[in-house]
Amino acid sequence: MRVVLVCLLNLLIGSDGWTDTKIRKFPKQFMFGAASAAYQVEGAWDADGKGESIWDRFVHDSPEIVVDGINGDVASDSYHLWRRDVEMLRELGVDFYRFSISWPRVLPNGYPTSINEAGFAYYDSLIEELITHGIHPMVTLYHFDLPQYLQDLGGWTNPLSSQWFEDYARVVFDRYADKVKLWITVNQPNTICIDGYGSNAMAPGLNLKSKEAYECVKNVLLGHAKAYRLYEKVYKKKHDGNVGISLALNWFDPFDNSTINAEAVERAREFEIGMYMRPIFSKTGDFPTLVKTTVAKKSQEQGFTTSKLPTLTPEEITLIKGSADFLGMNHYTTFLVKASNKQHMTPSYAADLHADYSQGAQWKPAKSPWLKSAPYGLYKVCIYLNKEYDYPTMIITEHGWSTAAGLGDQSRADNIRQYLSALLLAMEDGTEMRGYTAWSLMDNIEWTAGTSERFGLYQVDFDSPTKERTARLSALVYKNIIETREVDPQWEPSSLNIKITSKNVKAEL
Ligand code: GBH
Repeated sequence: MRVVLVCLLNLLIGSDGWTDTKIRKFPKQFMFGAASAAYQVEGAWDADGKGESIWDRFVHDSPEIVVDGINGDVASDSYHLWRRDVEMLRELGVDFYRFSISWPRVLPNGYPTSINEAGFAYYDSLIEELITHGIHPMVTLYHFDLPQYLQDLGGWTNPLSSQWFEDYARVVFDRYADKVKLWITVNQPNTICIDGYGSNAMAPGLNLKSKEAYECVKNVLLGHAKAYRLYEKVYKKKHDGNVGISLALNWFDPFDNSTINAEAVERAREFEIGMYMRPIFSKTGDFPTLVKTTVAKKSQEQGFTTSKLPTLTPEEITLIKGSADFLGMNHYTTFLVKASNKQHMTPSYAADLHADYSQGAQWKPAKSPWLKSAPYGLYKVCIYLNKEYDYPTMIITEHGWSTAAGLGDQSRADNIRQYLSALLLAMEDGTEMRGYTAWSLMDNIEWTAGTSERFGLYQVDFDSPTKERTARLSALVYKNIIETREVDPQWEPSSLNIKITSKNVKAEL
């Protein structure tokens, strides 16, 4: 029965796994990891001199925005439970742990003139513990939690913000360049800017209807590039690390074969992918032509005297172009794109993009309303990036699935297996993928969804004072994939007991 189900499933997802019995293995050097982000797991929001972040302010000012009322004040309490976190990583047998540093925890007002040693001590301990156990730290410098002090100065819309970020990056590189060899500058500029400044989905939740979201994009890209160039100039030779950026790279397919929707999907790809990819990863650099012309035209119609999309000077284009040793791909799902039939009365990113998204009716839904399973989309986005950007070197820095609470997360186990199978096919077809990161190591604060959408390989009991962590089925399935370096859709653990096993394959960077 189970075999029949698996076959059916393969048919449904359009994979050729049914008749194709070839066993595909992840190459020896392929790295497996798990991820988290500071605000989502650390808690201790004002402990030991930490400064306030925009997420602290956002959820404290408007508690009603968090659907279940559970915010990041305590979260998974990783600020105190980091030993257990590393133990979980050892149980999984991962090669690396991706976590982020909270900027206001180490520089309370954002500036390097006041360093919070107690905040740094937490990351010292975590990094030390990881290295002791042969797990590479992969550090994200910015995962959505700007110091509120800098937000009060305009945050990422302030032209000085790219310099603030470079100054912060310098402090962190100075402290950890000898220990950390994998760096992500910023996570998902589109979420930072479009969701944070152009809507109220994410902090600072400004919902501004003018140029701010685009100005933010420019400044975040410049901040990223300045941090990259700084590492390249000062640290690279001695420490030989790699610096990348994580972009939200979901896939966009046309809703049907109509010309109008072919145009709409082109817009979606250039606004959602090209806006960040072209400046860094194309030969010419700069924002995509389609985005430049579309926003310029809309801006004029809306009464702006200049385009809402700022220009990049030739110097800025050169600075940003090529500013990554690898591309971090955050891939969750696929959207089907139609030309919008909405009348947008106020200027907005959505009005410029002018496209409506839906998802396949037959795709399996996760707990998050935006998330449905379409593994073929991972294959397609890889092939698309290879073609458009000449086979970039990539690491999947996030992929994940949400469920309700509970340990028997068969849907997450299946989702990981199906997406990894799609990835193996993409690699067979030339994709330069060097690693995969499961989002997330453990349940955490899913931003405004609170704890109502669980992404963890490990469940966190948020009601228990000790925030007890327990392995889910998916943790054992992922461990088995890491151990065998292949995907067996039928493998099942004999129990949910998970134990540390010594690794025989050690990732080399
Ligand atoms: C990533 O974002 C983040 O990097 C990570 O922190 C997060 O926990 C993870 O994915 C899971 O979401 O309410 O319909 O407006 C993925 C992109 C951006 C998807 C915000 C959800 C809000 C959707 N996310 N978005 S909606």
